[in-house]
Amino acid sequence: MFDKSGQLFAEAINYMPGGVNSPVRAFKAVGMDPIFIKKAQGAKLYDVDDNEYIDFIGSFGPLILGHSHPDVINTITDVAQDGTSYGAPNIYELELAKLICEAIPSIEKVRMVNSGTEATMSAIRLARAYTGRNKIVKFAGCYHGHADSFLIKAGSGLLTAGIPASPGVPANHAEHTLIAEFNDLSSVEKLFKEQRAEIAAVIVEPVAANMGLVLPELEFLQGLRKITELTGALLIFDEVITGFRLKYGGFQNICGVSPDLTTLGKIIGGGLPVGAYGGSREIMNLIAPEGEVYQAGTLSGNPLAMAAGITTLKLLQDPDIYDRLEVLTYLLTNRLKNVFEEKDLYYEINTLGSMFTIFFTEQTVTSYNDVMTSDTAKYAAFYQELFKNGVYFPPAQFETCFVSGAHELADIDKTVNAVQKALEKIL
Ligand code: HOZ
Repeated sequence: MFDKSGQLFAEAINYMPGGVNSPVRAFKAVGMDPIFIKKAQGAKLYDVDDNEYIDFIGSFGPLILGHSHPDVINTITDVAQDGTSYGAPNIYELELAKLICEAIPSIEKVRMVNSGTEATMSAIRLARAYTGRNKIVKFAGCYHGHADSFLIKAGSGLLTAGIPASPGVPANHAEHTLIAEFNDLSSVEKLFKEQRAEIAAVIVEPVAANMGLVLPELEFLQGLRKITELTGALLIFDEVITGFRLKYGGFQNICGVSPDLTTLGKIIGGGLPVGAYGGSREIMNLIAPEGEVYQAGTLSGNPLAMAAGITTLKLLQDPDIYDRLEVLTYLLTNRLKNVFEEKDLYYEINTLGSMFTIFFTEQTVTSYNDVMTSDTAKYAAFYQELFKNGVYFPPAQFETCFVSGAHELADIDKTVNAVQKALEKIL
């Protein structure tokens, strides 16, 4: 049933580390080998062995409209006829920049890059330059891409693999990264009490989505705003995942807390490689060529990613889309809760908008420590059975599931049935 994927993987490990180009897709945490995807359409993935899956990853977030949305594909195909990269300004980057600035009031100017990692890495460089300070505060379990400063107590693949700090990051670099606890203001206050004059920025996923989904307490985000304002540090919201995911704009439009800098990625590129960071004119004007904070990129603002992003954002301007996503996700997670209750199994489902995570734990999950109580062996067993029943969740406990505009009620039904069968097998 996985013959071709198996053969390809056996070959791939000779040519690529772990046979993959990003660790979270290696399936190690769930005790499996990765499958090779041949095609994706709507809410479905098809592998090279012609197995079909209902996809709840959506490429780890970008594909809010589902795979191969016809408008996005037409845009990419049309724009490609005129070239794929110019190394010069184009109309699409201007249009996407305007859409982003209009949608997120805290962003007056934006710089396009090629990934979320580039966005966060550049944002902290900018924060350091603006404040003249070196240290940053990040939260255990939050993931901001793989730049050196962020690879300490990070979420996503590092949390999954149990890597507390990546080798290769010089100690005198890592010492500038201070770790606080998500949803725990006192842990932030403590760091500021001790090192206030040295802290350039606090960076946070306003909704933590890289240790599984962990919702923020509003007072926590408000508190971060207050502390940074009082101390002259910048507040950076990493909205690479939440940007345009929960409503048109950022999570900041929902929670009413306005950061100094915002990082974006995923959805704004419509499924093509992209990232962006933005903030007030005053801060962004420090970026070269206006200022001296250097950051550049050959493919930054390339017409394909920009145009795919524009088409995606324009489709998302229809508010019904977010309502539908929310209803579908509610129906799914609510029915899943019933299934888990019936099985008398300890679990916790965190959900917000079109995002959700199932944790195998007895307690509510509002912090990194709660996340760590989750039974990852049980998740792996559950995952394997779910997968056999054609449902594709993230192959790791510490990721988030995404519902897309292409999911239908029939997909929800099939998923609930698959979960039911999976639980029967593992109990
Ligand atoms: N932010 C994604 C993981 N949560 C990135 C996916 C990857 O690392 O491949």
